[in-house]
Amino acid sequence: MRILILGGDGYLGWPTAMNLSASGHNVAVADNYLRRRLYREENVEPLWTVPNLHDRSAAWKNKSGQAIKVYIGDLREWEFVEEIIRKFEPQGIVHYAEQPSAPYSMLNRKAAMLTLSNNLTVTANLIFATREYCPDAHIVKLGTMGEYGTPNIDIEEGWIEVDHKGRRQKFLFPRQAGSLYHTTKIMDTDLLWFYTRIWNLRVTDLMQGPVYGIFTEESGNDCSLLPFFNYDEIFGTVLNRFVVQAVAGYPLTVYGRGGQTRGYLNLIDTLNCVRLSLETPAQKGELRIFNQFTETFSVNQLAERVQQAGRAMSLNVTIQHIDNPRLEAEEHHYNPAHTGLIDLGLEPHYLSEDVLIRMMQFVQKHKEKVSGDKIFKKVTWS
Ligand code: USQ
Repeated sequence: MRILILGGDGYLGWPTAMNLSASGHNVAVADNYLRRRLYREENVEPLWTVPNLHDRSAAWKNKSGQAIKVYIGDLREWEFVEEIIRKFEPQGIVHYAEQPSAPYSMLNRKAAMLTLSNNLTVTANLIFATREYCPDAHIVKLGTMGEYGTPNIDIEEGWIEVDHKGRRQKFLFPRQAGSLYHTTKIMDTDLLWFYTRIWNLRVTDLMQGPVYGIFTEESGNDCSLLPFFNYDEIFGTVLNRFVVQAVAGYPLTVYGRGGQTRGYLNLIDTLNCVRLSLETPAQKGELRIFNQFTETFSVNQLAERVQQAGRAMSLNVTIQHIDNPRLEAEEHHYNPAHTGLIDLGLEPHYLSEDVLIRMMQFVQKHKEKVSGDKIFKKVTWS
């Protein structure tokens, strides 16, 4: 299959490109290096330097013999989107090309506007280009479990049947996000659902929880192929942050009471979920939704797991509850359904002590580069 990955430079984008390429697909990536620019602007560079896409593509060709085509440009610009879709004629399109950080979206007005305009414009350009140049292509859109928020009822997989005054209707499951970033993801879903209804698009929306991990089968420990690894407060996800904090001797930063529960998954499972979705596409006129995570943890449970793995490595890992910079429920019901991807064939890689130790041992090699002032920058919601 010809598969175009929008946002191919990111934490998920590059590993996905290699995974699909290794599975025999013809892969192209597009990116404008927005994330790299934001790292520099906010002084939150990742733990190790990552080669640019041309160099990564060359390293992959060297390793696998497979080519990954690279398009550098801004997907907010219609001419660029039109050009690459016409040239590459994708049969599958993975849409990762979004500003992905909740704290970044809450920094200030400028960051809010960037998040809104980038995320919604890219999604809209993708929709229009698909309709015009590849109407049968399957769009696989990365959504987020955070669109649902933490309601006091079980979360269904995308849709809910509602009985009301003797009548019945299926709706998108109610959404109430906790950040502007998450709100743009709700807006994306609404855009895709609207145009799926009127233009018969073929869409899978993957409602993903926070991802952790460094290595994939394709990267191994090869530094030229590893993804970005952020441990800062803005772009680092919680478990990756805790791993770095444990190694650097920094107390694990549990926000508030630490009862915040989310659905987590290993980076390897993200790749498998995306590949399985592409290889079993949604129907024309269908918005198919999967909840993409493999197991749920509270922040306290994650901190305890990391502390325990640290003990096995003779590290003295401490846990510190700090005032929660976010507005979020710190104790809540959380029971989301997540059977769709398992039914497609997903075999989860669960969080184990071995997984944590392998990450921590690798991070130890970069320990001297950890900068304490990136760990807590005090981005608040208020
Ligand atoms: N948290 C801490 N301490 C920290 C960092 C985070 O207690 O040092 C807490 C947060 O308050 C939150 C939970 O850990 O309750 C998860 O935070 P996170 O930063 O790992 O994840 P989040 O901001 O929700 O966003 C990440 C990705 C985003 C993706 C989302 C999936 O950055 O792109 O959409 O995970 S979900 O959380 O399901 O919405």
